[in-house]
Amino acid sequence: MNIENLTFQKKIKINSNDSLLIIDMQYDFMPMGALPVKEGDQIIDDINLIAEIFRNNNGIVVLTQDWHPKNHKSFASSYSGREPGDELRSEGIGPILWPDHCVQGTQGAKFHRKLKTDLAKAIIRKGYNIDVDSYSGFIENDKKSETGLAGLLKSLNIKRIFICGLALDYCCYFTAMDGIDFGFEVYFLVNLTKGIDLPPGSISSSLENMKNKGIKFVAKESFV
Ligand code: VGL
Ligand code: ZN
Repeated sequence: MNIENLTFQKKIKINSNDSLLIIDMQYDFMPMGALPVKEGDQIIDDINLIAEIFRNNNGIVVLTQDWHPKNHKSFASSYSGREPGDELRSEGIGPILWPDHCVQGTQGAKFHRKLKTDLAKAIIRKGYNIDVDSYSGFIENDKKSETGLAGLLKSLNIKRIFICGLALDYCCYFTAMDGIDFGFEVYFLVNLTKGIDLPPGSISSSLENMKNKGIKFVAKESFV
């Protein structure tokens, strides 16, 4: 499944039941960062433009922030003889190990300075439990503890969520899939996200799984 094969929703008008979730736009996911996502910095200006549309139409903008303690179990450095990219599947971790990234309080964990964070109503931090990763903005990878995002959105009467940011095949993907399970109508802003594609093919399978789950795709031009 390629981005070119997707069909996009048209004429989306934002209202107060809509939320824009901007996922993990932090220095460590930018091209010079610890866990670089190719062209990750090229989507910032467009994300800011869409965030302005949400705010001008009473939509709710929420940021997520990957926020790991040092020695997090998703880091290859937490195991002897393991390298970033090595496979590890255990409860709440994997499918691969990562370089150290987004360590709490470090420069790499900060939002890119060009991101207009002032447009956001809330910031949800995730991944701070040392033993469990949290790709999804909603719930940790062991599917046990919620981040509070679903409760926040429900209390604000949000019906539709729109997802953009980094990385397409990890945190954006899992947030979108869980969004359906939490009862939201989910829209994926495909050209406002960039993927890691590790293991190779994960971008394609993420797009396929999202389509099959009923997630809708939108382009930045879809908004009226
Ligand atoms: C992410 C891998 C590890 C992401 C976060 O933001 O997509 N990916 N931590
Ligand atoms: Zn992480």
